[in-house]
Amino acid sequence: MAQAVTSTVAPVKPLPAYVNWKNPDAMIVHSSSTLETKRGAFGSSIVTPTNQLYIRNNLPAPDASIVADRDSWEVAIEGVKNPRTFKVKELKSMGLETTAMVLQCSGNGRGYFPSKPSGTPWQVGAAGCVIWSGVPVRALTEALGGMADGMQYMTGTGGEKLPEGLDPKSVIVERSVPAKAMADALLAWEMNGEPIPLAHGGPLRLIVPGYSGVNNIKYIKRLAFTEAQTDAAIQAHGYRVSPPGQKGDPSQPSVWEMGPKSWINSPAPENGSVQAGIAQIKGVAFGGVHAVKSVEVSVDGGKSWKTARLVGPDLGRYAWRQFVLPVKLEPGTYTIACAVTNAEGSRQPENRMENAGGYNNNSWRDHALTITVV
Ligand SMILES: Nc1nc2c(c(=O)[nH]1)N[C@H]1C(S)=C(S)[C@@H](COP(=O)(O)O)O[C@H]1N2
Ligand SMILES: [Mo]
Repeated sequence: MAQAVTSTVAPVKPLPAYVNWKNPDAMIVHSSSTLETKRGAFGSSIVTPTNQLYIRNNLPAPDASIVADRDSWEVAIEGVKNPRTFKVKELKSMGLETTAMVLQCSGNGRGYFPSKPSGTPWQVGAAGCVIWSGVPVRALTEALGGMADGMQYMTGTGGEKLPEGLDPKSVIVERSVPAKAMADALLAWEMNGEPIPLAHGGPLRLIVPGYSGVNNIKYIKRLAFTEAQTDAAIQAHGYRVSPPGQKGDPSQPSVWEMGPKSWINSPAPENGSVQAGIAQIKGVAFGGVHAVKSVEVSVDGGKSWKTARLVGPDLGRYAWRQFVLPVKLEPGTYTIACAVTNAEGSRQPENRMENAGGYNNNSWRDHALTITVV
């Protein structure tokens, strides 16, 4: 006999119009500017399909007219011996590189902080492994006579139209990273084999491999080598790793290089209960700015560990690796964890580093999954 069921599940938000081409079944829509990939939706083929990659916008995306004629988008290169402005079409003749890298919001995993920091409570899905093609920043800089003397940072500015009536510095998306990060940085026009969609930063995006999401400036209109970090609020006060209860300020570390991190995507409780027998425990692992050396998996909450097998091609030190460990599971409850060790020998930590903004969570304990095997 049918019974009335009162649902306590929040209604699913529809995809915002500017990303209505995303796969709705793969996404958690937090807000119109924050969408993450569901844990169970990560596949096993390394690259995250564009239609299920997360979205994070600090400002509304620019008008679609900026991708109507991609080749005519302009970017100013400053802080070099011979500064000048290029159209994307010109950049395409200046060099070419393809890099696979983990794009991850610095707040990914914030949802596991018991202190509930303000900001989107991302779980694992504010991350993906993406292939970018573009001109190496190094090649471009050399063509312009090299960096000007005394420059310490590489500063990128987003091409959004700023809301009127506000101090531009309080809203502009402008970020500085140490100048050495230019060694592997790209000005990219292509993502996963297609022109970069507007929502992901087309026509041109700064890619800083190994650095967290916010440093990868979408619709970049200016790339400058600078003596100091920008004083934009998003750099000076935002995205700082500050002690709980303390506001961010320039004396605290910025979210730059990512740490080693891994998580299991399957078997996940959201995929239903797990049948007894052999389970293929699988997930993703990346080393931060270094390659993945090994991944260990535990089914007893970290008491004992076994080395997993890395799956598929190695797309370089900034990409993630898929891993798998077949495990025989009898009926019962298991806490499944994984921990990556990178080529420098740093192992993913057991615990998160508490901080006010909920940044840089790479705790293996926070990312463990408890499953019931029947
Ligand atoms: N111009 C611009 N670049 C930006 C942002 C933005 O709001 N504007 N958001 C940053 C943040 S916080 C993240 S996590 C990533 C998100 O990239 P995605 O939306 O392509 O996944 O872009 C970064 N680059
Ligand atoms: Mo982010």
